[in-house]
Amino acid sequence: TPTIRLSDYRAPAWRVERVELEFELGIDVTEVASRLLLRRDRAQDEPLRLDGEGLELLSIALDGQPLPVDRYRQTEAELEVDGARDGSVLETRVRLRPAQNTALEGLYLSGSRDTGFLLTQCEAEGFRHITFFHDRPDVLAQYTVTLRADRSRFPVLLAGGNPDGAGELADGRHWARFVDPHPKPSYLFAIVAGRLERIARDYRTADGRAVKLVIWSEAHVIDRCEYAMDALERSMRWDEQAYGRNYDLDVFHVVATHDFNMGAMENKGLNVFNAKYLLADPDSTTDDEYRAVEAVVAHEYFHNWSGNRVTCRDWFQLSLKEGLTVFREQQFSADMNSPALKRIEDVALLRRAQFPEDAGPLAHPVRPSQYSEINNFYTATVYEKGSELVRMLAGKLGPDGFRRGMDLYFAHNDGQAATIEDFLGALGEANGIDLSPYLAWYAQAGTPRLRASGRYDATRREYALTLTQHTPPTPGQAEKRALPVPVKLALFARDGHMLPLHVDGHPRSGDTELVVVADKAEQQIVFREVDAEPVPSLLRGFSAPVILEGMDAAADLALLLRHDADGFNRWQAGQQLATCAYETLRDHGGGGAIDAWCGALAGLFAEDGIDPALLAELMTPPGEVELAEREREADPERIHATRQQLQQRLAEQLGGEAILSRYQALARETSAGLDATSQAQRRLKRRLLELLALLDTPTAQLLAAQQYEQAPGMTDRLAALAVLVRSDAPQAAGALAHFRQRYADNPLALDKWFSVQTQRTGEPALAIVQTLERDAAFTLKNPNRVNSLYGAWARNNPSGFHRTDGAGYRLLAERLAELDALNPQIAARLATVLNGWRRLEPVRRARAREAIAALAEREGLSRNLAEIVRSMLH
Ligand code: B3K
Ligand code: ZN
Repeated sequence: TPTIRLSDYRAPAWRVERVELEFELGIDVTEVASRLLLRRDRAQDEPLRLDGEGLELLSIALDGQPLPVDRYRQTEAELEVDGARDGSVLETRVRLRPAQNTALEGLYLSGSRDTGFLLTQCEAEGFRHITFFHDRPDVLAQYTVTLRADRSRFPVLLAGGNPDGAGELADGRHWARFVDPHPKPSYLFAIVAGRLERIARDYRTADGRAVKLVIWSEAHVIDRCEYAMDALERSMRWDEQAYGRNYDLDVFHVVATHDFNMGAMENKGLNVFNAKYLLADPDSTTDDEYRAVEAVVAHEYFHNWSGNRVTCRDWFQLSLKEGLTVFREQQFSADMNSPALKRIEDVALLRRAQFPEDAGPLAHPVRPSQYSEINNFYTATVYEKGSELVRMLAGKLGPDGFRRGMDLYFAHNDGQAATIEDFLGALGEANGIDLSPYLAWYAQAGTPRLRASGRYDATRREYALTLTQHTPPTPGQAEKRALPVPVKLALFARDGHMLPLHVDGHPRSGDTELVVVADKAEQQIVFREVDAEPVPSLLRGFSAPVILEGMDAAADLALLLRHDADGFNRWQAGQQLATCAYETLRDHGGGGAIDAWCGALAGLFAEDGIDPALLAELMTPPGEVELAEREREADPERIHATRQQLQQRLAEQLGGEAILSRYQALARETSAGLDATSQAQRRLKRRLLELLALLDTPTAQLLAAQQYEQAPGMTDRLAALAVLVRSDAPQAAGALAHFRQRYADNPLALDKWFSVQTQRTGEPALAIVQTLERDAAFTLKNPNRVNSLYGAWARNNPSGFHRTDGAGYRLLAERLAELDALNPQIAARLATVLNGWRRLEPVRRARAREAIAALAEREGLSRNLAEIVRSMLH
């Protein structure tokens, strides 16, 4: 399969200026007639070649004349046409088979033949499965789309853009037309057709446009769309206020589907959502999921400017829209909720998902330089690390400077396909700063390691901080250079207050917090007028996506954990301390770091006034995946056991009585509401129940069973069920049976029923997974179901998945092959759970390798899966 390279980019030789599409919709057969107005670049002499895959060509005409067979050639992926000129009109008619499309890319059926609906997914390269086109993001065209279908089977007909008429046809058929005034790339095209219910709201933009907001879903869940509608309105207002961005069509449609390859899709004027990120009600949605709905609704809406109005020149620039939009969503969510908790969650995600990616065989830069299948590059690196890069730039410019830069970026690139250089250029130009040194962050893979060490000189009253940086090699990139790493820092006195910082020549000298940019392999900062040895607090707010090493004296970290006023920094110190405690326990069975961690937390636990949600996070050590990252020969079972022991030590320190009485107080006080206080209380309640289960299992199980029965909503219900399952409680089977019955008709809740059971740790997990895959409700055809079983098991339960006998790897590899035949995108994404195989201990490593190698040798793997498994072996 060909490798696509950034360095090979060439502007298109042909463009499409206008496109008119007419769909004759049917579940089994749909016909698509297309009329393209073509433009040619006079400087290039290339024949007209259009992308098109799996299309049954019914007719073709150029400039009104049907084309004889010797004037065009159709291959597997292309259509080449002779005789086209600048201004030519190409007309084609093709046949599609939506009900047979299990890859969920292009036009497909969601749900059953009788009640389901048709929809499209085009990003990245799905449009070529619908019609012949220049299916690349730098070809922006104006779309007119007409849909025709049987009215009773397809009462609702939607496409992106503004409505432009609708009416009746003979034989119970009807039609609807949509015109999108904004030129767009083909990946933003979308249609939806079927039986759907709606909720609608009127919205007026800050610049005065009346917009109809409409959310569509299956009729019986339409009540569960209200929360998403609220979130949409909040997002629209926020983008007006924070970035001055107004919505630009008369309608904004959002559609929920249960059959979707990812979270959601920002199609112009017609967002499509995985129901998981749209439907919400207290009975079936957890607090975390509510926040995820809000975040994804915002993310897709924000794409209207960062992605749609300004799109990407080519797919290598993907982070231009994704990293930026993740960053905008993170800002929004921080404004809507607790900024500290949002930052904690995002950094935890980065460490759990992106750092391992960056340290393994699939490591790639935020702007990759090559790919074989672009869908494999919708990664934590492009999204999450990409957002961290934008955050560094925003931090460098400050809020006003960043806003100026963004205004200029939108103004310069509106209606165009842009590059990362255009972005950094506009941000820099608006502020008179050269940001090009930051381009290196986009090109270099791997997480930089920043090592810090300090030396206090009492006679000179100076504290010297030395920072060295080093990035380990990644596949294809042996040599690494030093990157500009903004290190936000503070110095604390032993009594816990922040010191004014005096640094020669620093513009903000005298403040208690400074940003120092470390851009050399080694450098030193000297703080003057320091009266006693200080405690440094580094990388505050997680000011750069690096791994901080050194500076881990337990007493210092404990001091920061107790005294830092900033919730995020406090958490960060706590995570570092917990890691030291974990390693002390692992290597020596006990030691000072453990006491320091437990002691500091016991102090906080006894205090009033700390946010319960923050407290819950502080009392959670880094996860097993993160801990495994620090080892060369990871044994997931041992990691799990040691981490459990560490938490047990914490529970002992807090004391069973104290945990119990705090739990009971929370159980009495907590309302069922979605307000921040109640959410925070539920979070702490859950953590306390988990800790109690490590100390006094029968009591915790009794409480969990009670909590399960009395739970006013899903957050408490699922938390209780998880404790019952993970502790193998006698009450677990009854609760699971009850849950199963109660949510038999709710696929999203049923997904939780599958995933919670995969969380039994150790040996029993495999047999549970094997039982679940034989369950009548299990199917490889639904991505959410697949992820709720195999994804939850392999990703979130390392001790249950990574068995010494390799049976976990073999089962997964077997299913990946089956899944690949149905849905290559989902198979490839699931395969990445094996990404870290090289850092397992030797026995598991050998077993994992065998399973991956056997998979790689199978005939007929998709380009998606082949690229992932082959890169993992290299
Ligand atoms: N842009 C889409 C992701 C498309 C993934 C294609 N494999 C969702 C988002 O990031 O908003
Ligand atoms: Zn996105």
